[in-house]
Amino acid sequence: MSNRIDNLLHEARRFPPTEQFAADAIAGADLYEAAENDRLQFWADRARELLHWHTPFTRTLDWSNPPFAKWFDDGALNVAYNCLDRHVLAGNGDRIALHWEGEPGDSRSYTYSELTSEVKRAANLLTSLGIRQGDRVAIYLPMIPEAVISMLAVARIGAVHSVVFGGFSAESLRSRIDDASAKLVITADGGYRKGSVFPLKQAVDAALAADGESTVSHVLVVKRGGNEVEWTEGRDLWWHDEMVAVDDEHVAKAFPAENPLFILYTSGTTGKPKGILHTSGGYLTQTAFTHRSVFDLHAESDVYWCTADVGWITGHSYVVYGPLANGATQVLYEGTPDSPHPGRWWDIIQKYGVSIFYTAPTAIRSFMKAGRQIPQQFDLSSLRLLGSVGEPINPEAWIWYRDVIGGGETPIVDTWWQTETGAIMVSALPGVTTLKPGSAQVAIPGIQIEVLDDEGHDVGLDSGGLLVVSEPWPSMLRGIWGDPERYKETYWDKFGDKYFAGDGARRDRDGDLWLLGRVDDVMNVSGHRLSTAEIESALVSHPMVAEAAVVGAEDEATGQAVVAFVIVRASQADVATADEASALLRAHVAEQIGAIAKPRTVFLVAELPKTRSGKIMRRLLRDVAEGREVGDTTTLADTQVMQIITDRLK
Ligand code: 6R9
Repeated sequence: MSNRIDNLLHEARRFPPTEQFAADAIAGADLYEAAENDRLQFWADRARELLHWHTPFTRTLDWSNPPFAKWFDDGALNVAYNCLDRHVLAGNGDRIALHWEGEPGDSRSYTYSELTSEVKRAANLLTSLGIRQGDRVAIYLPMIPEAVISMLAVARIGAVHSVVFGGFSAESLRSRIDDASAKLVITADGGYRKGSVFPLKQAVDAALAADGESTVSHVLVVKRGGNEVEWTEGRDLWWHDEMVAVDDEHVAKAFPAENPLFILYTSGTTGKPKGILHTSGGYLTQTAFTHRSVFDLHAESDVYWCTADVGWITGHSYVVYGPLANGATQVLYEGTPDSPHPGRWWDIIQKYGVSIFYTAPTAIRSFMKAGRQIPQQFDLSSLRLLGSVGEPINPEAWIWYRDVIGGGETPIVDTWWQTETGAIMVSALPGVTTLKPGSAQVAIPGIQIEVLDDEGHDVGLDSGGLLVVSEPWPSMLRGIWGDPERYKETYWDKFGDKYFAGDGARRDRDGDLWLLGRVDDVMNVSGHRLSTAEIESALVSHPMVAEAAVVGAEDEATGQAVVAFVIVRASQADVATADEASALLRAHVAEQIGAIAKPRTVFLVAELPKTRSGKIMRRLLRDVAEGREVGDTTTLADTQVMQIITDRLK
């Protein structure tokens, strides 16, 4: 591997915590020590410290039947009680839980007392509709308070939610309803997106009208969009009519720590999405712990905002469960970052005095593309910590994020984790770690990460391998809904009882982790392993480039060849012709990484194909690069994009 040249590892900028930040920080270096001394004791201590247990547990981990783990399994708790009632009982009922901002500009705030009453009502409502412990409820809502209320109400009665992102089609919704045999769907007439109302109820109707009997007996409909809806008598119920008819007193019963909390579908290597199953006590322990220590949450004074939709795992763990378990005050925003104006997010930060902000690199890069003059019109001085999640953040975006959004001062935590891991696994601790732009850095206390080769040997420092979690962790997935075999095969067969994450990674000489993207995104060019992330990072480091996606295209001579798709910054668009620009960028990559990484082709494009969660769909770009008919585009956020790209390249 000596001839492997890594642009990312040449990143030399370092940002130690300021003395003040370190002194005030929630999490200190002692956590690593405690976890190293006794990992299980460390997690047991966190579970007791951060949660209320109706029945205290005595067993921390049961790993007698790997890979099926049980955490804290003789204990009992109520997840919603932990997120609501206990804060009210502790005297914090008047603290704001949610500052909700609708896209058209309407807003509503809920104190912990108010949110608790709403959830109690909703719990009574679900019970009156026949929902019992273990029953599945599908939630298909926009980013409105009722989404949070519904999730917590389901949790409160020991039932299981399956949140389906509002951007998914009727077909995807139906397959998720069927897979989990959901009894109830909670939806809205519609929600706001980019200035207009998108229908949701209509998709539910279409999903339930599809062939074959559905398991759904009722559809609860929140009025949000005000759009016309069709009504099926006996099945459909208005949320606002039903909520006033039920009591707002409800006593939270305790459920076993391993009671299922939710199923969340995520795409795998096959066409069929996997229903990732999470349970209660371990999940809530790790989401609460990481939310508090990684984001340095001071619940009395911070205003926290995570921009993720509750339809994704980030929305589950860092909009709903982590922050509310910690009694945080947070912002919830319904719409898109650029509605009705391109500075909307920064406007919201200014309005609520947001101090902790958590978003994705893809969003940061699109703001970079639009230019710093937009965020600079707003007062962002309340921000004191920034977070990143979802994909590797390239050093240039990291620096831009810190300089332009963070006023050149805020720490940035780059958090690596997955739907399957339930909570953050790799991240800096902001009061402890010296930050390195582009590196996710170190396993959080209590988590064991290894980087292995195909045979399961540790690759050591300074070379690439596969990211593996070698010990079970509290918020780990407990399985794939209805498919234990697939659970074993996908994650555990490769390395015995170590969890295979599907990501490539390497440790640098200091032992810090650099994520190299999914292993299926790693290219092999002339026998050299190259990461798409690595080359993208080199491209984006050129002032001309706003965003870049790289794929490995089949090549007779070299096995695979590097093909890059690049969006040029608006301010640079006229500086060079397309041929000049692509020659320049090829040379730039060669200069940054080495000739081996030089793209065979650089296509200048207007857009990149992204999923609704913002991940670049390299599969489609590979189709273009290899001159094939473009494959299935149904999961794209904007299905026109591929047409635009192929038209432009003709
Ligand atoms: C939380 C979330 C998981 C995949 C994961 C990896 C990529 C997430 C990352 C990151 C590099 C980070 N990923 N965070 N890669 N650095 N900080 O995104 O879950 O939607 O299941 O995606 O996302 O490839 O395997 P999910």
